[in-house]
Amino acid sequence: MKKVLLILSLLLPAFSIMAAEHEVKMLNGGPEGAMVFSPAYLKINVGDTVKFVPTDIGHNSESIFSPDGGASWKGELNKPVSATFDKEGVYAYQCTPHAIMAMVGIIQVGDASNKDDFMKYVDTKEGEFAINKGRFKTYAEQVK
Ligand SMILES: [Cu+2]
Repeated sequence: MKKVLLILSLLLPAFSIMAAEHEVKMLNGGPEGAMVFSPAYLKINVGDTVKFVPTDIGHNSESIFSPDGGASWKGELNKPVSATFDKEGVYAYQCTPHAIMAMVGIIQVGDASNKDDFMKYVDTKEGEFAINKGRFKTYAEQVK
């Protein structure tokens, strides 16, 4: 019994450190221009949660690219939405009303094991933006 308690006391702090919650703000503007997520590129660990916060009004977060079996989500306008990432790889999301303005973001969970597929997706998606062309690609350069 004493041994079990000792093991538990060693494990519990490790779990609380490992599963972190991160925050991504939805903003009308930032250093990269109008309509942005901040941070637009975020690297987290497997098991972490990301909360998308409607800091400015008129935005949401909707997943648009996930690794096979990875999380997907669709938040409502002006509402916070959270997603937990149990599968490693690169994920992308957009703000539905501002998708055409390249209001997009990237979450890298652990290793970028699906990087090749992701980069192809970025190229395709870049063709859909009316303004802020190249923004998604610039974000994607941070995926290592
Ligand atoms: Cu938006």
